[in-house]
Amino acid sequence: MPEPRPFSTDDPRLGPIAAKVLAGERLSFDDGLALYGSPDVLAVGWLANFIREKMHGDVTYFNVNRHINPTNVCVAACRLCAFGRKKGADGSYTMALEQAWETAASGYSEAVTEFHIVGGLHPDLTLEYFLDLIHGLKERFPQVHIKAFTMVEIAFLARRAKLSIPATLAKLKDAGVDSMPGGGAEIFADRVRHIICDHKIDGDEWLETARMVHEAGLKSNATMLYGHIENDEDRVDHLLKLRALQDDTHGFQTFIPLAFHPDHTPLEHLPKTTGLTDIRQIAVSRLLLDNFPHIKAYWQMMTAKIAQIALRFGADDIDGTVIEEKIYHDAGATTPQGMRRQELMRLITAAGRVPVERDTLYRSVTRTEDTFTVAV
Ligand code: V47
Repeated sequence: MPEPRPFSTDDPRLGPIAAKVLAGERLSFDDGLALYGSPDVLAVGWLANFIREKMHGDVTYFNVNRHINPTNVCVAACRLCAFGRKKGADGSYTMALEQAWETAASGYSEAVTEFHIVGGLHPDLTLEYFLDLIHGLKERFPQVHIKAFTMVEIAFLARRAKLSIPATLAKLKDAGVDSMPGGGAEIFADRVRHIICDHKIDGDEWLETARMVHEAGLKSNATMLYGHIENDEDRVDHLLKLRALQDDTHGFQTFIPLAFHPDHTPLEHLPKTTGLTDIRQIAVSRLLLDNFPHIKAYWQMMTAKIAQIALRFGADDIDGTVIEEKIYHDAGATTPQGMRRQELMRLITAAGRVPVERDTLYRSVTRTEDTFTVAV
């Protein structure tokens, strides 16, 4: 392997941070603030790329997945959201079980390895509905990994069913849930959370639910919603809380920073994030979350073009085919609804990286015609 190019910057605050990164030392809260505040984004990116290549070389992961959103009916009225609707309101929908199973089967012919299932907090759907949904999916698609329900949905389902969270997780696991996605984390700081998503569990509850998920032997992801009314302190606080939990559980696989999309939300007046903000967020995440194996540049949210650049700023995963995306498109995203496997591979290769198809647990997938095998 060629020697890495030497690090250089004209930002004096980055020198000591670079020394720590090169020595494999953990970065502090103040280091996080300096990374957000530095005018030298390329130097921040260089450091993140150094870590990314140390961990993964050129390998860049993607998967063949399908999103399913069984309902957009939601008792919460989060200001960040354009997806949720009140029961009976125009545009609200709830899938009958048969409809959800048909949705799972529709779309591209490429055999999917993952169903990504999230939805609104429905006032009437019982835990039984979701157990039947998952059970039916496993019966029909036994080879597909089911990544379902955010910490917010799990806490809501448990409360409605009058069960503890561990008891709810045991039932979901029994029905066929294999892991959990990272949504609903937003920003942990109370001051911000009260404004953007007052009706959700608070940050500590999100983290405690994630801890219980990991203790139940399930892996999960984690997210952070940025680019609204939070400040740099809130972002660093969020990342370091995730890092502390990961030290305890090692249950997180991937961190996905999510740029706020304001269209059709009550926060529509806020400006959209810029490409540079998105790229810096990927880099700072890679540098602060030293115990997270993967950082994902979610192409649906960032656009394929920015996601491709992110692969040189710390990201080692670009997410998957998706097929049908609702949450970001309701909030004004202009990216395509889905992308074919070949196109994902082309984007990764054009960024000078090596595409590796993975399953949800990051085992490599080998394909022959319409079937696949997973390396164990
Ligand atoms: O929880 C909602 C966010 C999340 C908006 O785990 C918004 O692999 C921006 O969590 N603008 C859902 N963001 C998406 C999500 C996710 C996506 C891809 C992969 C994985 C994974 C997880 O989207 C929500 C919320 O944080 N969100 N509305 C909006 N207007």
